[in-house]
Amino acid sequence: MYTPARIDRRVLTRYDGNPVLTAADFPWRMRAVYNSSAIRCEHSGAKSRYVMLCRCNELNHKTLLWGADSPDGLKWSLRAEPFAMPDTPTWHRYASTVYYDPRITWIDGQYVVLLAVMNTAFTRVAMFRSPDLESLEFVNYINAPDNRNMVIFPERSTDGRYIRLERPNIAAAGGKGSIWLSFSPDLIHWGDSYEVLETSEVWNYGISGLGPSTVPHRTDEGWLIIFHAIMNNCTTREYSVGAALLDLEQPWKVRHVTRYPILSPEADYEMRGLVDHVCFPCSKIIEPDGTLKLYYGGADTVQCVALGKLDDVIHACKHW
Ligand code: BMA
Repeated sequence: MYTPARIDRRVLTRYDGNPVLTAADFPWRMRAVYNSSAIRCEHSGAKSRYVMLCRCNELNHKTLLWGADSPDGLKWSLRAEPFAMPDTPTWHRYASTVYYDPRITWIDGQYVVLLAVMNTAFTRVAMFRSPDLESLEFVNYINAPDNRNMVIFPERSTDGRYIRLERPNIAAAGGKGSIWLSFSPDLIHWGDSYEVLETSEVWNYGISGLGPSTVPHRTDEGWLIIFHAIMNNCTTREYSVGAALLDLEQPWKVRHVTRYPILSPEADYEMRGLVDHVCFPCSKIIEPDGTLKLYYGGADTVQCVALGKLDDVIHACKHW
């Protein structure tokens, strides 16, 4: 029997300085900045405490990846120029002019950055490495089309393999689908894949598609994952945010998942924009005091932050 959860409070609160970045903040004219990823710097001698890799759309909707720096993860200063993108035969074998939704993992003493790369209708994911997020070195694509929303865990599995979450697109599901997990010995070659979370398991708010959003975070209760959840209706596709706890030893097994979104489009800057009704996270930062900062795009137009407590998100996974 279905029992409503009688939710009477918010797990995440919109930062009162939202949106933290808009197109008007750039030195050149831009159309939008959204779905960016922020990370607290882990390398020694870091120039800034937090770095954000911003997805921005030029006026013609070609995309750029632009760095921003921050002392607190909330107030951002854009760098003077966007990142230089690769000019190698391997990159040009697939990339055109649209690359988007970066995710950053600190692992093995380096930042590994994944970027979805669109060519006609299909998406591959490009992997970059960087010691400091001042520049990015393109390594290769790490999948055949069509797969996206990849995030690499910040630790290897007990048998020494890298782990990623991903969302292969399934044509029969309208080009959307479930969250999957794969393993790799070297970050390049991936396999031993498992389906983790199906759309039907996320009640109505994720019935039309799911995608992993942020780098998993180890907790005593399991790996905390945050995902975007899509619900199609007559006029829009609503993108909300859910959370789940995966088993620490067998991370393809879901221990708990929120039956209700922890964030849904409600603010004007999420309800109206280039794509209405979208909250699309690509990263979170968990501070030593348990504060969780979720970085998400509002309506495919502006960059936003929501704030909460790690313990409250875990509570929502277990009890909502
Ligand atoms: C997804 C991605 C995101 C975007 C979302 C809503 O498929 O392309 O970058 O925010 O759609 O338009």
